[in-house]
Amino acid sequence: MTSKGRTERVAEYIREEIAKLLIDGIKDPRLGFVSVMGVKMSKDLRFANVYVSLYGDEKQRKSSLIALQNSAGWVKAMIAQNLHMRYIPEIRFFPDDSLDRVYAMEEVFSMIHQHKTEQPFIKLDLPTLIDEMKSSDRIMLTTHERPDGDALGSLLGLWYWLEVQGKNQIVPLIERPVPKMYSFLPRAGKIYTLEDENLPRIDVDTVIVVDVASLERIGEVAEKVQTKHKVLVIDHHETLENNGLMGFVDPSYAACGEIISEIFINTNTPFIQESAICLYVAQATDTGGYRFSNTNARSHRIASHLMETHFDLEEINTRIFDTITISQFELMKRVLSRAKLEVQGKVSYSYLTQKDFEQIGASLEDCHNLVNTLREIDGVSVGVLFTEINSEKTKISIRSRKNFHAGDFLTQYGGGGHRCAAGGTLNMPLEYAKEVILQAIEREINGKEK
Ligand SMILES: [Mn+2]
Repeated sequence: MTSKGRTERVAEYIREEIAKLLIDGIKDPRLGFVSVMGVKMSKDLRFANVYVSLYGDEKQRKSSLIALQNSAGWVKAMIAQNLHMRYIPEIRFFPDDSLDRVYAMEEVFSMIHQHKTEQPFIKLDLPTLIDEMKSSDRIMLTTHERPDGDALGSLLGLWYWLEVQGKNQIVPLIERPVPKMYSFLPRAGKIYTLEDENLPRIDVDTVIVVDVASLERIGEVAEKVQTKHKVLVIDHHETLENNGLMGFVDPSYAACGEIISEIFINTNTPFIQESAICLYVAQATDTGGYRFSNTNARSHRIASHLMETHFDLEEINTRIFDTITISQFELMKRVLSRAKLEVQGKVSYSYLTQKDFEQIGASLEDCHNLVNTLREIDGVSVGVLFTEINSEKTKISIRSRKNFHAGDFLTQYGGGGHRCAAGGTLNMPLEYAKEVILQAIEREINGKEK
């Protein structure tokens, strides 16, 4: 067999696969009617140039082409999976009438590749997400850095679900070890960290990211994510970036764990105590024990499913709500002794310095929920905790009442989150951060009242 013959065969396989994917695969609403005319491999075999006929008026054709270009990475992953080929060329779509402009287009494509960060997020519905996960075999599961109860509970809960679907090549991986307060979660000790020497060397095909819709926030784990991987995100945060990722994101869910629970329910996968505990902790921590405004009737319906497994509710609640470490207690004393009220008593804030952490022997994870107390004061609608990370960086955590959108407010400073709970890291020294943020909050509150 000549190499030319093989190249042509690969091109033909790719053409057939893409034609199939166009019929029922690509879930991009911008994709109009298109048909694949032919596939040509580039000379160095690094690219498969796919020529498509686009129908409709110019606007429709343009939007179809953009949709195709954006789906190229996913199409490549699907082809790799369906054809079991070890090396799959980069897929590039060209309008059929532009054969002569291919070389000028090369530049355009390299630019598109560089600007992947400006590509829209592709939203999947829940059944499609479930299908996508079912069609994966070797899966890396991860979540955001400094994971909270929802992040870890969702990750572990999904792990149980995937196992019931027959997936046994799963690598749960996070940047740093599980925080002590969540080490009681079933299987928490089996989550790998980047430093782990026995991190399995599985050639994963899919990366699933829970409780965050961006690879920027999974820390150094992002270095493990390759372009050949299919990346699926499951999240409930409102801030959605144009980052070319795809997945299920719905801010009407109070916790990512609620989405994972719905995946169990929609696929008739029974909860066992272990998965129920993980998902309960996810839900209970993000809803503040079903008290925050994000809690709704569905939250309670989901909780009722989890509670059918009769896990020890009191024990779990004691661990997540009524236990603080000595370090947390020492930090709490300092936070409260420095707390101040501003803006006619509507804003309360406090701070922690690097020195506090050194003296107490505490770590950033011990700051968990310290900010909540600042919002508890009568009349306060915004509680802010500033935490000095180093002489140039300050972490900020905000808890607010309904009338102040903490997530939106922090977006302008590179942070984000929910309406009533948000955070971020500012590239500012502590003193400067306090000044800038408190003034901005005051402006925001006074602006609304005018
Ligand atoms: Mn969450």
